[in-house]
Parts: sequence; C-alpha cells; structure tokens
Amino acid sequence: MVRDPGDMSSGQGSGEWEGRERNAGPAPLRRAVGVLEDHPPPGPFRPAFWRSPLRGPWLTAVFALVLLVGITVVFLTGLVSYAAYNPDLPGNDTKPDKGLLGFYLFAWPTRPVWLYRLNQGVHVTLGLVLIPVLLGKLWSVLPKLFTWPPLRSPAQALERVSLLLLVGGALFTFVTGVLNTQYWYVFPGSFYTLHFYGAWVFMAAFALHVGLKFGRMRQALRSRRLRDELRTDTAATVPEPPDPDGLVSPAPDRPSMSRRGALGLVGAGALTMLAVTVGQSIGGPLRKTALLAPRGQDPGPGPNGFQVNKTAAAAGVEPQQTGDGWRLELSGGAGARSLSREDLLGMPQHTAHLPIACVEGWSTANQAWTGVRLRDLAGLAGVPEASSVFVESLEEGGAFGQARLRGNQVADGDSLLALRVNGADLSLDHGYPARVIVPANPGVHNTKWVTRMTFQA
Ligand SMILES: Nc1nc2c(c(=O)[nH]1)N[C@H]1C(S)=C(S)[C@@H](COP(=O)(O)O)O[C@H]1N2
Ligand SMILES: [Mo]
Repeated sequence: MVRDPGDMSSGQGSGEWEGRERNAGPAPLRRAVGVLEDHPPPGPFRPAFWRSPLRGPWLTAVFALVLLVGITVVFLTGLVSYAAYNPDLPGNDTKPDKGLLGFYLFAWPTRPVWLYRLNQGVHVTLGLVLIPVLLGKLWSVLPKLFTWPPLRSPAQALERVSLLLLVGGALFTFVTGVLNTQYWYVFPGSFYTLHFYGAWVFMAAFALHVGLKFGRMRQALRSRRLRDELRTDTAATVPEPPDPDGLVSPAPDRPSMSRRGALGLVGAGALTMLAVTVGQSIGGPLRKTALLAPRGQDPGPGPNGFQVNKTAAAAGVEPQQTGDGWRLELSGGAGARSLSREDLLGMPQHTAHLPIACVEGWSTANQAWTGVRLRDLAGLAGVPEASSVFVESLEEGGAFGQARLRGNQVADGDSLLALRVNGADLSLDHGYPARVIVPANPGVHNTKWVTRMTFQA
C-alpha cells in the first residue's frame, strides 16, 4: 500500500492512484461508487466548501515535520518515565492486562540526580508546546476528514480507520495528559492506565501514518523554500498547485493571511505554552511564571517553603499519628525492629541535595535533605545487600501510600529516609516524621509519612 511518492507526477486531478482504486471491483459496485462520487451531500463533503488558500501539502508538511520530531521525543520520554517506576517490581505497576506492553527497559539509575526531572520536564513541557502545532496540522488536513464517498474500497476503509485511531489517539493522549497536569480527574478510571494505553494506540497509528506519508512529506517540503515563504506577505500569497491529496482548495478565497502569518500564529501559540509552563520544571523564582501550573504559586517562606503535592490533611494523615507514638517498623531477614524518631536521629545522619520531580512536570530546585541512609536501614534490618524495599505510608489506600524501590536505589549513598530538610524538621505536609528521598526517583515514589519498610534479600 505504500505508494512511491515519485509516481505522484504521473497522475492528474484526483490522481492515478485513486483512479485505479475507483475502477477496481465488480461493475455494479463501481457504478454505485461513481454515482455517490458525483453526488456529494452539501456542505463539507464538497471540496469547494474548503476555501482557505493556505491549505496545501507544503504547509501540512511543515507542521508534520515538527510533530514527527516532537511527538517522537514525547513518546520516548513517556517510555522512559514508565521505566523510572521500576514497573517490573511487584506492586509498582498495577495496570491490568498490560501483557507485552508492560516490558521495562532497564533498572532505573540514581544518577544524574536530575535525570527524572529533565525527562519529565521535557515530556510535559514539549507535549504542551506541541498542542498549537497539532491543532494547526489538524486544521490543515480538515477536508480529508470529509472525503466523499466515505467508504470507497476496503483499502480506503482501512486507511480511514487508521486515521480515526490517529486523530482520536492524539486527542485522547493529549487531553488526558493536560487534564492530569491540571489535577482535573474527569475521566473514568486511572489516568495512568488511560494515558498508557491511549499512547500505544496513538503511537501504532502514528507509525503507520508516518510510514505511509513520509515520502510525500519530504517531497512537499522540497516543493517550496521556508525562507521564501517567510518573505511572502498576504498580498503576494497564492495557493499551492493542485495536489493529489486534495488539500489545495479547488475554489480558493482571497488570502486574509500569509503562510508566514499562519506559521507565526502557531509558533506564537507554542512559545506562549512554553513561557507559561517551563517555570514549573525550573523552580525557584521562575516558578511564578508557570501560570498554567496548578497548586499554589506561593509555597510560603522558610526551610519547608517549597511545593507540596498533597497536604497531610488531604492525605487523611492525622497529627496524633505522627506524634510521640509514631514508630518506623523495619523488617527483613533478621526479624523486625521498631524505631522512634529519636532512635533514627541517633543514627549516622547524611545530607543530600536533591530535587523533587513530579510526573506532572513540576519540580523543585535541589533541597538539602538530612536523614538516615536507606542502606544503613537495610543493614539494621539484616539485609545489607537488599534487592528491593517495600515502603508503606501512614496514608491508607490509593496509589500514593506505597512504593517499591530497587536494590540500586537502596544502595546509593544519597538515598535517605529524610527527617529534616534545609536545616529544619520536615513539615507535616512534606512528610513528617520521615519520608523517602532518592536521587532521580519519580516524585511519587518518594513516599511521605513512612511507617513501614520491608527489605528483601
Ligand atoms: N504518602 C504519600 N507520599 C507521597 C505523595 C502522597 O500523596 N502521599 N505524593 C507523592 C508525589 S506524587 C510527589 S510529586 C511527592 C511530592 O513531595 P512534596 O509534597 O514534599 O513536594 O511526594 C510523593 N509522596
Ligand atoms: Mo507527583
């Protein structure tokens, strides 16, 4: 089905390819298709309905190239983000029926400490920046969604199903992603599951689409020069020559905007998205510029004055649970230990400068965390070479109250059960009496209000 772009020149009008398709099949079917073709319903099914003189293969190809590069990066950072959860460890990935898609790539490293922060900043920020480009691309191919007759041949039917999965998958994946960064859980079920499967459907259709259209995109890009287009004003803007895909209007209006203007509009939209989100990944004073970031812009003053994801009250953690009666229950090979906060403060203390980086794209600058090394706790539990540790929170239920960390994360000297931050006791909202902080760990695995740690040999 892949058509050599080179043969495009041999067809004319709707193209040799479509002509061949139309003539396939038994005679009565051919006639029926012919009749339908000659009598499109009024409105968008008639090519002359689409009158913008800007639509054409070159403009579409420019958007397509940006999306090809951008969406590939967003997909890869999405996969890396998945790997960062150590989804192969029991309990970390509870999605049902993931089968082959549940593969993981590697044991997630702890260095460089900003690895997850960078990955997630790129994933979320680039995803948002691409939205105006995606809308521009969809606008540029809108007439194709109204092809008449809607079903002409089995091959065309297949192509249209793939387009449905492509457009539907793109909208679904982007919308669930945006809603999640806004903490707006209007979709049914878990964001994680929906975004994960939606992305795979989208990527399968995307790969097929790229395979089918790459040659045509390259050819279209060569048909004009960006530099010339950027010098052409509205008055001098003329439609592209008729194309076999029917993107160019057969009855173009006078231009009200140049191609330069259209690219500028989309580019300005993308830059605006960048400007109002990137601050949340950089943190510090720039966080105030992240107008699209949810949660308060002002985390308050003092050593604990950095962003809180979920407060103790929201997590249902009561002050009396975190008072003098609190104990850390340690277990592993050599039986159980129960430690008070005083006991933990009496152990060797270590300080590490680490960020909190959330899957939703926001992160804090490095904070100075102080507490007990996880590997010291592993030793105390009688499992010095632990292969993993299961961490549980006072917070009950939900995906946030527990996490399993791998042996390489336990072994890192900067992996802590933190008791203090920036020289002060942890605030209740940052996880007092004790929280996990591990370099390069996804924020959600830095469990707050820890109550139990179970080490495996
Ligand atoms: N028990 C518990 N731990 C938790 C959470 C939670 O909701 N409950 N949120 C996690 C998430 S998603 C992030 S990003 C970090 C945020 O830490 P902070 O609120 O101290 O900035 O804590 C993690 N630890
Ligand atoms: Mo998070």
